[in-house]
Amino acid sequence: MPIDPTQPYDNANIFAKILRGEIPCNRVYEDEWALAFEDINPQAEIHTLVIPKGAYVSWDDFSARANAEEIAGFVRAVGMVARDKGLVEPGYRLLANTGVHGGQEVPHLHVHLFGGQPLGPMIL
Ligand code: IU
Repeated sequence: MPIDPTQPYDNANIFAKILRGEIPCNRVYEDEWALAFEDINPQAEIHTLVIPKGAYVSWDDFSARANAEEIAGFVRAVGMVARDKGLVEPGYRLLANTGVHGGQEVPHLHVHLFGGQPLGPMIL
């Protein structure tokens, strides 16, 4: 079920539990601002999720409320993960499903990083 984008942040969501270490994940990167781990249901050869450490429901919430340091830290972390995975050449795709029409399922902002294969044209 897509999330209700107007709901307040839910501390019991699965990614909040992963951030608190209550649920394991296949971690690939972590710093002060972000955590990256492998998606449990990969849709490409490489499918990694990057999430901010702060409590943000969605891209909309993050872009509206996060301070400049948090935004810079998170954006840098996403780029770092892609570089660490050797994806800069031949390239990769980032996706942040947002709200109901975006099909967002987990109510903690996550950026999908896809790569490791030709991804083809963007499809809905
Ligand atoms: P979405 O953008 O909210 O639709 O994507 C949620 C993603 O989180 C989806 O690709 C799931 O496979 C992934 N995921 C996960 O990696 N670990 C989990 O415990 C759960 C979902 I629940």
